[in-house]
Amino acid sequence: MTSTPALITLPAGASVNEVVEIIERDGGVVLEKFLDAAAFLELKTEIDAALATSAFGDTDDFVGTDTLRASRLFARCRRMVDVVLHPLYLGAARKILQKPIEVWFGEKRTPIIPLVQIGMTQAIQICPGQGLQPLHRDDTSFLWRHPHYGREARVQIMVAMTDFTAANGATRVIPGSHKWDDERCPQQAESIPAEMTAGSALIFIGSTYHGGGTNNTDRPRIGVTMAIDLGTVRQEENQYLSVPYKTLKELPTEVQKLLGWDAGENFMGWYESGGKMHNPFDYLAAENIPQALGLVESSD
Ligand SMILES: O=C(O)CCC(=O)C(=O)O
Ligand SMILES: [Fe+2]
Repeated sequence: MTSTPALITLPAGASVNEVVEIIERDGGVVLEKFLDAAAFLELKTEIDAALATSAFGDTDDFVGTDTLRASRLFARCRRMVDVVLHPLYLGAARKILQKPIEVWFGEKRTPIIPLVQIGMTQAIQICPGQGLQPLHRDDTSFLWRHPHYGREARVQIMVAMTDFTAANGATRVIPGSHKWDDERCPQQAESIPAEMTAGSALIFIGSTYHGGGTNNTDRPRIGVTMAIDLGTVRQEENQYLSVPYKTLKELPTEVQKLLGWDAGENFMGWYESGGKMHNPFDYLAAENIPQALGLVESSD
């Protein structure tokens, strides 16, 4: 059996460059004390309320019959803003995903920096008795192939809302597996648990093999996961349907744009109105967004 390298844990004071360097080398990294105590406690209350409305999965292959999942988290949890705008998470995601490319517009060589966007959100409560989730790559949603010209599509986070231990189902990761091609089959024996204390976070890229662990304890393991993706792929969780306009308007501008209300230099996400292509962000200030967008008939 080949030996699996360990996952590195960095202190809260680490720099974006350190985080990126380790993620690009190992496929993931644990950040200690990712959330401060106040943010953690408020997020925990919001997440517990969301999970209280969830039902166990129907199948044991991926979603888990002893696992609760709650999504639409930007509609339900104000403290998700602290997660997505965390300088080490968003900073690392931007650095990994927003690598410029150059294209020709006629004879003009033009650099383009892709947008990034929130791709999915989910609280995951692995209850006692839940067995292993199959190891997988989260960029499977996009049918991403490996290697992919060195371009990653997703930077995922798993924030521990309880301690994550080998015994209670800590996410299992295969460090280094982001460099594997698509022929190599991941083995559980190669995976290691991302053990961390509540409030810490595992950040990993979409090409890293991982999966939920077995919960052999008598208490649930709770994590909050979300993805920051390249703006050129479809959002896995439809954020336009998930976040009501009223809530959207109250979010910081950067989060609104990350939820998909933006259009990039490569024309992804525009909206036609009055015979011109517009950035959808221009419509967010409207009193009645569906009406401004022409999604409902105006009353006059
Ligand atoms: O719950 C976990 O630890 C991992 C879950 C996961 O990777 C997934 O559902 O895609
Ligand atoms: Fe996953």
